[in-house]
Amino acid sequence: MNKLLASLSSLAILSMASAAHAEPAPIKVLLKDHRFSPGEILAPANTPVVIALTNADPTPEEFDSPALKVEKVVPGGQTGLVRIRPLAPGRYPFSGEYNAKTAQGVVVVK
Ligand SMILES: [Cu+2]
Repeated sequence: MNKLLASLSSLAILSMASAAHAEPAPIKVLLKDHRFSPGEILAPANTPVVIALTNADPTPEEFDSPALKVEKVVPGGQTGLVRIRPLAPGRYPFSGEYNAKTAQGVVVVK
């Protein structure tokens, strides 16, 4: 194998590896007694993020955030994936729309 071929094939391996990692590992968040834990979620800037929200309450909840431009209903006792687009650094509040008095959180992007 010549030098060019060798570098081309390592490039191919690299791009396959990054494709395999296109879906980021989910950040686990628990909803219990209509409160999110952690209530503050750290996320890297300019990177798609997936939150795996486990709703440990018996009632459905909607993860809702105009700032994050997402809405996702998770039935009681189930886990739902909330996909978040790449974001600039900042604080992005979210709430559980059905129990907004207690179900409050923020995604902190750094
Ligand atoms: Cu909503």
